[in-house]
Amino acid sequence: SSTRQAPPAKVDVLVVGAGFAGLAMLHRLRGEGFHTHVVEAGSGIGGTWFWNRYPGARCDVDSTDYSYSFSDELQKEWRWSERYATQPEILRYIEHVADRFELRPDITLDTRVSEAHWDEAGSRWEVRTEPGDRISARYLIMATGCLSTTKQPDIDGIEDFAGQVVHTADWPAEGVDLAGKRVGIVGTGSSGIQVIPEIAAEVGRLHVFQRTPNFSVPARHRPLTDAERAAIIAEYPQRRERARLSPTGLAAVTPNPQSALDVDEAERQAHYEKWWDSAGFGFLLCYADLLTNQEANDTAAEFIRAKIGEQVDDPVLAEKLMPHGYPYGAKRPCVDNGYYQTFNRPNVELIDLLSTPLVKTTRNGLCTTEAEYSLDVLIFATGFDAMTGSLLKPVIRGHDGVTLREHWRAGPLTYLGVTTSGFPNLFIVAGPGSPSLLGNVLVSIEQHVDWISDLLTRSRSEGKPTIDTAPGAEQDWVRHVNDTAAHMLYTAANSYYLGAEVPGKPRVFMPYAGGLRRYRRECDKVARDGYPGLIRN
Ligand code: NA7
Repeated sequence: SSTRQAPPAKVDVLVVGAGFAGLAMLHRLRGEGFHTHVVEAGSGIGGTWFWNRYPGARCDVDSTDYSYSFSDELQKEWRWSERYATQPEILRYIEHVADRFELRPDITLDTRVSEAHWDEAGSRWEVRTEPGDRISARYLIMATGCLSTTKQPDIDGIEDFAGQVVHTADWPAEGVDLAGKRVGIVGTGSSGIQVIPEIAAEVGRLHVFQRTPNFSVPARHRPLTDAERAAIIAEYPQRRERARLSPTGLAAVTPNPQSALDVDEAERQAHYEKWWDSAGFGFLLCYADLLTNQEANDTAAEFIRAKIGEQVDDPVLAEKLMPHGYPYGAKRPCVDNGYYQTFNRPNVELIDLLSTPLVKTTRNGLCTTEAEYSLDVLIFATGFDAMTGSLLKPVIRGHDGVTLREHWRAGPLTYLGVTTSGFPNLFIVAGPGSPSLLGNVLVSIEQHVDWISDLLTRSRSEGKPTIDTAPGAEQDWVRHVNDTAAHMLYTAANSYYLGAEVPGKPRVFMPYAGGLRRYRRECDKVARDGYPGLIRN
């Protein structure tokens, strides 16, 4: 924009991305005396919560836990209005944090990093941006998000479509006029499942193009009472500690340690009913072995399918909405606010792409093998190039000019999800090989921010500012990440955890599935032992 001020030409740390991760990184490192600057591609701060402005966008984790723990004053003064906050409320919170901690002077908006190369002689990153800035930084920290590079389906003829095309994660700030329109939506993941019930009453007709049916349980949104909020604020320190020491970072849910197979059918049904009525996103934790034992998982999957059947009037339609053939939780589970009931509306139609695949777009709308659907607006809720998309978009060159894309040709290679060998002084927040996508991402983000900051601070005081990763350490970590996923059910579904969301992407299970608690222990041990996997000088 016309008011854009160029970023500084030389800094200690350049952070890419002004979402939850980038802002926390800035606050912490600036406090440690590092000259730190953030560049952000968007025209506002907030990352995910800046871009995903579609109707119905919400967090699936309790707001009281999906928030920063680094400031006791902040967590005491902020009043979350609902159990799961809406996008506008989360964005207001992020804006408040930026103002409260005076972060804005150290952030440059409208600035996308286009390339970065490691200058061997100077031991620095030389970074270029799309507006044309050159920034020299000792450390380059990618806080670019796991789900931030949007993905559009490759449908022939999309440029011929005469109507409006929008992606949920790139929703126009001014909104989209849907009133009375013929609207098509492709994608029934978390975003599709949130937006569909929200717009169904307003649109003229809604055509939902579903490829893989998903498992969704009721979100059970509700306002927080003053008493509830006060109780949470009063016990925040213990609550945060509970989140940090839990496998998922979800402090609001106490996982049931029982196996689903240890109880009889009647008891299991009663237990599922109880959790269905209140657990929201925590439903996956109602038995301990849902992600490790297929037979246990089948009981939950069957329960959810029956619930879909109860919510949808037409049994043939209900059957089409039921997921089959992959375990519950192996794709990111969804929570909803009346999603299945939406299909009882006379103006909503489900198009099952498994039996009638998409063929092309025309001037008028979308064609499947069976029919042409005339549309005014086409919504893509088709997700992201997950975990690696935003890391591989800029050209990043490490030792000997090797690009990150070349180094990760067969899949992402990281040490602790944070560093990658041959790319000294490059750090990733919530990257592949970290547990960030398999729990409350805020807990992962704060852990990464602390771990990276401790490393930089310690390396500075030890006079070893240049930090690379031993190739062996990276190989060991990738093997460990694979091992933790191997005895779980994750690999039994096509998911973005596995790179299945983008044709041609290496099929590798990317997140660390050993849980946040175990991950934190491993990272703490590495720090205690003096960072054996890193080469510092
Ligand atoms: P997701 O969860 O990746 O969902 C994308 C949806 O789009 C999913 O239903 C896909 O079906 C569908 N899709 C993707 N490409 C196509 C094509 N080419 N044709 C038809 N359908 C397609 O993204 P979301 O935005 O919903 O959620 C992302 C995260 O946001 C979520 O995990 C939470 O953390 C919040 P598929 O299953 O691939 O058959």
